[in-house]
Amino acid sequence: GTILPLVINTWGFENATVTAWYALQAGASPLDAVQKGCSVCEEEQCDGSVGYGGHPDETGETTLDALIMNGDTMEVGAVGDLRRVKNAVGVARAVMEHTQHTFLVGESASAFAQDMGFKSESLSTNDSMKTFTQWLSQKCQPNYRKNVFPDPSGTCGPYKPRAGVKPRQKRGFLNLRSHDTIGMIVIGQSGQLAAATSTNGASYKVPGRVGDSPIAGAGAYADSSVGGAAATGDGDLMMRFLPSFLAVELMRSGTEPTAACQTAIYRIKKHYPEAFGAIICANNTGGFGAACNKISGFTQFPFTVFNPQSNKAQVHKVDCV
Ligand code: SD4
Repeated sequence: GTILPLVINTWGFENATVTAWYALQAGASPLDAVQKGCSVCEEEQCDGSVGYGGHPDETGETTLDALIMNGDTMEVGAVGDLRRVKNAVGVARAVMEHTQHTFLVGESASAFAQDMGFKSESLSTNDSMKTFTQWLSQKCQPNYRKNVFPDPSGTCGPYKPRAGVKPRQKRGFLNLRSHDTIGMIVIGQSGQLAAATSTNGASYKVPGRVGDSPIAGAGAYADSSVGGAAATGDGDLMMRFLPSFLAVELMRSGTEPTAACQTAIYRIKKHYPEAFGAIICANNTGGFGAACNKISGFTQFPFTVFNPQSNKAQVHKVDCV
């Protein structure tokens, strides 16, 4: 049977779920509801992984990635490496509504946001600066650059790639397990779908780095004739597999949401068994599921669901494969 409407999102971000649900109840479209839900996480700085003041890059700046997709029209708006604007999913929505483009990045995305009336303000906080200073004060800070180590002077850093240096082992290994992107799927009473994501990406990333979250088919995907999916995890690896697109295509050919999610994870796992990744899936009749890659220290993935059956925001936990 059909159990709609449905709000489902990554992690235990219940306030986001509840906000999207009550927006729907008040008559908002799934698109407006999904935007409202993700905006709550940007304001609440969910797990420090969404919105301002989290996960500074190599230079100490927090930058944002976000996506919104209308599964009825297949319209998409996205921003990557957005600077000095807190409401990244709002800017993504503005890209969708006010341009014929899909994806704006960097300083130019910020200039567009300002044209659209979004406030320009620092995304740094005392917390993010403290995190950054602590990282800087470590000797040989783990970072995302290859081929810069070992430093013959023994000082490590600053983080410049060295032309001509043959690939050798990375000095430090960064893992993203503390990064909890919000990805949300909202399905209205008659099966209209919308999906969105918002994140501040990866700590100590190289400036200019854009993750999977704002890429349609990677961070999220929605097609009202089938269903939707949204991913979280190590975006540098995940984006190579378009897991959200894959899961939706599997559901299109009749696969149940849980199995579709698992196949998307297995595809990544085959090449990167140690990759941190998880995905949520829902079909347009309200069936839903999730999957994650089992790695040491991460064996269960929480996600939150609100539908007429639960009648509240309910946190589920799925065992990783
Ligand atoms: C990224 N996918 O920028 C995001 C991070 C994340 O759970 O989702 N972590 O790579």
